[in-house]
Amino acid sequence: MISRIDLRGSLPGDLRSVLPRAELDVEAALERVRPICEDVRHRGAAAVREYTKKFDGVELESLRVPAAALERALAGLDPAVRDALEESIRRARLVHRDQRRTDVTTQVVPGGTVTERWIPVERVGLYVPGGRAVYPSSVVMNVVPAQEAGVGSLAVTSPPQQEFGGLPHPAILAACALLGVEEVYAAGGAQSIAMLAYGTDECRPVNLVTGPGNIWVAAAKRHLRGVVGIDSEAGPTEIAILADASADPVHVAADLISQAEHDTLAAAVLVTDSEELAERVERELAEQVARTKHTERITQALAGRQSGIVLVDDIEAGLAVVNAYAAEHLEIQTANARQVAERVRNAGAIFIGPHSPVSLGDYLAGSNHVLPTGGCACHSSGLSVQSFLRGVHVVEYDRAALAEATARVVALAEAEDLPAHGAAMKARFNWEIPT
Ligand code: HSO
Ligand code: ZN
Repeated sequence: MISRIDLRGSLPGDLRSVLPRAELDVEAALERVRPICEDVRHRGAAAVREYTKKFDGVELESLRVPAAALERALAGLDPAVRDALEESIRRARLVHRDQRRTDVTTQVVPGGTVTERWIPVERVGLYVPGGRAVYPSSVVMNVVPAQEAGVGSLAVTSPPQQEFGGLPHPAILAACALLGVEEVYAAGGAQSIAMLAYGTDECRPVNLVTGPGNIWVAAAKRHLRGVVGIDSEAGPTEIAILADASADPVHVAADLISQAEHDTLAAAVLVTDSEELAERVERELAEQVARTKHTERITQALAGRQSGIVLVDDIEAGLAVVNAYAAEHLEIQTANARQVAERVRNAGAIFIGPHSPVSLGDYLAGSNHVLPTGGCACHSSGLSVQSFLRGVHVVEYDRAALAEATARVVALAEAEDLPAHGAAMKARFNWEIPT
């Protein structure tokens, strides 16, 4: 069910071209999303309500979820799920609190300083998908770093569900209530991203939108980038596992399946120097997939061209492959896994050894599960406190330090044919260059 890519012998120069990867055509969706965003821009909440009726089949007078509905959802939450979410929040807070930045002042010259001041984004909008992917854990992963960064105002939006009386899924509402998020909207798709970006008479515009979504949400984010900040366009989930003969094929197969469970386009890639492990994992996949709940979805994901078992000569070559692939999640299941992991350059998150499966990271490790996909891990990081902060340089020079800098500023300004720049310096010193 899963294909093999044999890279033994020698590795091709352009490794990326032979490695499996899914492609999402966001550009095609843009054409349909653009007029929706423009309509919301001009007609506000009325337009959002109309699209909600059209796409979600729900007619709403107000898109704002009442406080009582949030409380009700929390009261109705299964106690075991509540306990797990609370622990997930506690662990995530520990990790993200440590990501907070302190302002740093650098004395550049006597009397001249530059301070980097970290200021939280004022208002953030968080999109939470509905439909098949109802992930209260993703609410935690988005809200916790925003709160720990000190974001003052946070709005959550999630598609209304007919079966829940036109409200977002109760598990989403309960997670919001647990996290102390009070401003929640029943809106989904492109129209909800436009609502957050442009604002309506119900919802003040935000400065930054985060959170995963389907292709319409990704297209809306692409269209509205610039009007608002956006985190990233989350693509289908990916897991890569670098494993040698010491790995347990049962665990390897279970972990591949765990992420294939998300989506028919999810990617599961095993990179190994052990043909025996490859064979045993193939057998395990067949057995475990037959036993699991979402057999069809997982079978499609594993059989898709985005998934595969890559055979390499040794772990050295395996490292080259996983670095080229830049997976969202990378597990290292080899001897000396920690040392091998130190040599990984490109991955959204790294999971070391037999006791750190991606599932742990998805829910309870304390790490963030909003991670770069599609190879973006070679230039981007997952969501963190940093995603919600801006570093602002604060410059303060005294007269003597400015005098000492003037000749050089004037020289550079003249070299760029911008003499007024130099003049602004000289104006402080009787229009002369102080000596
Ligand atoms: N693996 C997903 C996150 C998730 N898993 C949510 C379960 N629920 C993307 O990192
Ligand atoms: Zn997952």
